[in-house]
Amino acid sequence: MVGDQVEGYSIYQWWVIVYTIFSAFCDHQFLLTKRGITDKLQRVFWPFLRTFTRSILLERTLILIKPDAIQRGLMGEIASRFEAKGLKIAGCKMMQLDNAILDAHYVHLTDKPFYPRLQEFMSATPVIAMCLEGFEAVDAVRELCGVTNSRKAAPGTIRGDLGMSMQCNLVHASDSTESAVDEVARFFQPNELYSYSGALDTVVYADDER
Ligand code: IDP
Ligand code: MG
Repeated sequence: MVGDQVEGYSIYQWWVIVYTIFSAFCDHQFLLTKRGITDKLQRVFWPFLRTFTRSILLERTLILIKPDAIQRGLMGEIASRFEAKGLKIAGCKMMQLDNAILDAHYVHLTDKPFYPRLQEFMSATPVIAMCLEGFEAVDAVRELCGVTNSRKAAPGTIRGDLGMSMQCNLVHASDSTESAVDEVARFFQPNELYSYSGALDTVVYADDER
């Protein structure tokens, strides 16, 4: 039989493959019945898997509370919506934006006819820059802000509840995990960002989500 071909493999090769998988499965079952090994799996492997998963899902995202919100006295209202959602504030500061940082931040819009007006609007007063942290925070924060045109934004969102304008839409939020990494680094120095355990972490997330 050795040498018979089944789809490129000989019978002998198929047997080695099946035997290897089967014996690995048996070893696995055997190991799990040994208390010492089980404990080790629980103490070492599970926390490792958990930390690994946590590091993938825990995200930081950039928020700018724009000049229209500052002028309208909505800074507290907007910040409190993020806090109430359960997002953690990893960084927060007031800053005056100039054309250099705006050109980098809005690089996808610099050739648009409305860009000079956007530049003027975004530098009319200082803004509040915030770095928010949470599991899958980038998408959660975008949803909370609503679509770009405030008139079309869903009720319950920040833009939907508080705005009527396309340009003056109160808040900026990073639109992807990649741009969040770039934007947080653009607006914050590493020593301006803080990691701390929140007193409410255990009730904001379930055990298996943290
Ligand atoms: P986003 O803020 O929802 O991500 P973007 O398309 O990235 O939307 O645009 C950045 C900002 O530029 C918007 O938040 C808004 O302030 C402004 N903007 C976008 N499109 C227009 C427009 O057609 N007219 C005026 N301002 C605009
Ligand atoms: Mg955008």
